[in-house]
Amino acid sequence: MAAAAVPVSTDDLAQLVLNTIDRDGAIASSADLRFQGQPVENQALHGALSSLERREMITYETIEFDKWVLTAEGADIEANGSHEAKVFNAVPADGLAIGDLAKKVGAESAKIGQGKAFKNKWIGKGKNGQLVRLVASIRDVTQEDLATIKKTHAHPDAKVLAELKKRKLCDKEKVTHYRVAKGPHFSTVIVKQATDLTVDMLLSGSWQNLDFKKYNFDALGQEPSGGHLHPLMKVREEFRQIFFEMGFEEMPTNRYVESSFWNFDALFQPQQHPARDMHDTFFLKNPATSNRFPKACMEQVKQVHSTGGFGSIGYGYDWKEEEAEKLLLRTHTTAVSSNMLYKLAHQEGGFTPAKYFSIDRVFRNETVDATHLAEFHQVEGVIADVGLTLGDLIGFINVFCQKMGVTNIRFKPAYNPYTEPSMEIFSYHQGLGKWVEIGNSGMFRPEMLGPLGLPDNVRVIAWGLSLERPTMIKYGIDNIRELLGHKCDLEMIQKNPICRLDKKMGREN
Ligand code: FB9
Repeated sequence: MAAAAVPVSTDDLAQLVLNTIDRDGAIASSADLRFQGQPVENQALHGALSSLERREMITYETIEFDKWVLTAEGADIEANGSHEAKVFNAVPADGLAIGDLAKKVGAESAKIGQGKAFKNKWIGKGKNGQLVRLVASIRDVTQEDLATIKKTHAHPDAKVLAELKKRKLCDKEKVTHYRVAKGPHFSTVIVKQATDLTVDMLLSGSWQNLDFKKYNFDALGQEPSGGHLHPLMKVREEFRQIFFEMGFEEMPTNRYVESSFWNFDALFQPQQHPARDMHDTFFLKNPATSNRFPKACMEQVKQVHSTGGFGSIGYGYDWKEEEAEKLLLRTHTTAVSSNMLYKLAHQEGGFTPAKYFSIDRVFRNETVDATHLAEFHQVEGVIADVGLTLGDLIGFINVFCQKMGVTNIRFKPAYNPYTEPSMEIFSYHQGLGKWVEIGNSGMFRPEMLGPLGLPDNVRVIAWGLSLERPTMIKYGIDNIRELLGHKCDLEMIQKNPICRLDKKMGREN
């Protein structure tokens, strides 16, 4: 094994090359180069040669060839003979009990050598089963072949090389060395090249007799260290593009704190609904309440909850304003939808058809597990227009799912306090080989739309899903803690691929 090359600076290597050429006229093989008696490392040498060549001080060509070298076992056999030769030499003329062989030549040689010596018909079994010689003398061809390879790093017979490689006695190494000659601007003096044209050079005029380093336009620029989008933000952008393509307008979702009124009451969610207690919802301590919601609308909400209206009998309980005033972290972006629908009904000129979407954080005081954190990003689509039907909702969800690469979907009746009918959306996921719940949807109830002031003939359809689930599936992430939170590995953020919802992605499940 060649002595290890000592690390040498590119400049020292360049100077060594120039001095050697100056002394010898050229360098037939860089393998003979020595720096302080040590061979030089090829990678570093290549760097020095290419910078000298760029300055036309030298020319060089790369010579590559295979070099056969002995393995440790091969070197041992080359030195001490092959296993089979050792076995032969251990068998005296009058034979040897098989059991005594390992003691004489060692277990490894006995195991490997016996078979080979038999195959070479050097030894055989005597009448009482002992090992006997079949020939008077042998030629340890294996040792000879290995000696040839050691001396010449080659062997005239490729079959021998293949055979010995198979016996792990020798191996092929790719050797690269360089043949170097003088270039048009050869000199042993390496003039430090100027890299940048500076004001002083211009003012002093010194630039005229400076040797400027040529721009290496093939040099790879430095990887710009810039920001990296979190996969969630990439998937969010994909969803935003789908909604914009379908003519939707984005709702303002930059306020996480909501009043119970818009988050629950305006959605006809009764005040004793389990979702409205501390176990499911994060209520604020300070400020704990706000009553900045429109009184007329509130009166209508109070009435529809307590005694009904808009074709409904209501819930028939004593609706409390103070409950609606409680501030919380919104549990769904549908809270923003109710507020937007109110504004739509009360806008200048009255109601006009609208298509809204929202993608932002919602908070639920849920038990954290591999796919659930106390917050997630809800994706929601809302369409308000005269005479919309359940068929329109199914149609829109089909188009939406196609655009996000989700096909063969089916709907399952479901329940939400604010929609009737409601449907869960499922899709059969080839990769996961199962039906995956994609989200939920429904037609907002008249008990919600009426108090918001929307005309009787206006229907509002909506659907919702998360951002985290599609992101985990597209990026092949099984545990949500790998996607979000302190356990999230920054490498994943820096190296995650672009997102294409409608295309199968590399690591997609
Ligand atoms: O995201 C969900 N699943 C999903 C979505 C996309 C997807 O894409 C793959 C690339 C192909 C894969 C999976 N879900 C909704 C379904 C489940 O994950 C569910 O277990 C968890 N849900 C969250 C709520 O958990 C309590 C996901 C979240 C969700 C559920 C419902 C809504 C929004 C988010 C809604 C709604 C709604 C209904 C009617 C009117 C308006 C809004």
